[in-house]
Amino acid sequence: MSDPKKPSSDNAETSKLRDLLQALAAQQISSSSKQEKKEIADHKFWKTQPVPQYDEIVKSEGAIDTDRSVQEVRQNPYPLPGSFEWAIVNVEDTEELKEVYTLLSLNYVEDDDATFRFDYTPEFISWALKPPGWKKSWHLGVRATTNKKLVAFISGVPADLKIRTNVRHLVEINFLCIHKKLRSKRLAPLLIKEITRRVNLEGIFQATYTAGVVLPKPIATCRYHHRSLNPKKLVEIGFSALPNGMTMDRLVRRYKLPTATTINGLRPMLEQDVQSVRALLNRYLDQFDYGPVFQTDEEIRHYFLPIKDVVYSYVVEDRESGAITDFVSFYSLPSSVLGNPKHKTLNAAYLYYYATNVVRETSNDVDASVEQPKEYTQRLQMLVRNAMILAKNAGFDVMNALELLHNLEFIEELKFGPGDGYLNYYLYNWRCPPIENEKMALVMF
Ligand code: MYA
Repeated sequence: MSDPKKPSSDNAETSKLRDLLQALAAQQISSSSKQEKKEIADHKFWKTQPVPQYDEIVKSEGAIDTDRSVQEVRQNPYPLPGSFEWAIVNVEDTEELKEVYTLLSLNYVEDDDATFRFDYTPEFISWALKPPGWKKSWHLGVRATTNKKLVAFISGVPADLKIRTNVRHLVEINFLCIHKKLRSKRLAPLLIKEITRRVNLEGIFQATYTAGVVLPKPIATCRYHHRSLNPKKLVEIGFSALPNGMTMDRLVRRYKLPTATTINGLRPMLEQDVQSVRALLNRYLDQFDYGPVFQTDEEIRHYFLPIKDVVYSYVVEDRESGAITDFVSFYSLPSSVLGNPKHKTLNAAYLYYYATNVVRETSNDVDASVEQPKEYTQRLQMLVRNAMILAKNAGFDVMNALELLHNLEFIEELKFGPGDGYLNYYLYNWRCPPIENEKMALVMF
């Protein structure tokens, strides 16, 4: 781990380029209709937090508030309004897990038109909240004092994140949710402050999180892309529109996939693959500036050994040498379809991590006049195409992928279409110049 206080060295040219990229990124965000941004003065809470402000050109990397120490962390929870109390939610208890599920299934993230709402299953929530090193005190709920109903939630899980040249042990914050009836009462800042206190008590002072909303200040903004697997249903639920002049039959033909996979040696990941997958994935992800580092086999086991309806992982085994040459995974995140008489659920597969031992050619390695796709591009296209076949066979209606990792190598070719959702990536108490999408490799749920 490198010294977080030491700014990273940079030459003049890269830093000029960085300033330009930051200015461009700021422009892109503010010009996007879906990405509405408040003025900083209006961020009554966020302007008090150790995060870069919108107009700050971030040039160096490191902690923003360097004075924090465990000894100085406030010992008592922040006070809540009289009728509410803090509660650790025991997600190992089926009933309490179901309470989180119910809160999220009725009140969590919706699209802009309130047509779809994420419907994380209890099995998924349990998986996402209990990776190696998880802490009960970071599964934080708010209950109504009178009837003990769970009305709000926020969670943190530990992770090791490579941020350019630093690897930070930090938390990933997720599942912030407040019951619809308690919105706009400034409860969210309290939840954030209380989880921060609980994380600080464990000696951790940085966090990463993602959100659809624009807050000070994203380090990256990634667009969602969608690949229809069941186009008829997607049209019926209003997820996609039938393009002008296109018949349903033609649309179905356009997205048709074979039922059999096409890569020799492709099979579901097994326990025996854990070590090889860890080595392959860490080596592959190291080419990015912002992504996880899997420090133990235990983490790989947790995040990738297949769990039906939760996470699906596949390896390519070289039949001769037995070596694992490639890896691809996706997770299952259904959405409730709101107010549709025919369909209740949209079954979405989200492309998760992948890796290959084929090396990406730099532009110097290839003859620009040769129009053939490069070996690396072909490999990714083949891997993800096979993931799509497997997802389709498993009953998924759509595969979603963010514009990060090297997803642009296959997004068009495999007929993913750009969506109108964007995901912003943030760091808490860590200054970091913006990162280009193709250098981003963190996939959060
Ligand atoms: S992202 C998913 C967020 N959840 C949803 O979108 C579900 C549906 N919505 C809700 O449940 C509520 O609308 C929420 C806000 C709870 C989102 N991240 O209480 P309020 C700021 C951060 O009156 P409400 C995820 O889970 C807002 O700008 N801040 O508002 C990652 C304003 O502050 P300011 C947000 O609508 C979460 C203040 O809250 C978000 O009733 C990462 C208003 O509070 C948001 N998504 O509730 C959290 N939305 O005045 C940060 C609004 O300054 C973690 N706000 O603009 C930071 C790291 C902590 C750990 C650090 C450890 C070292």
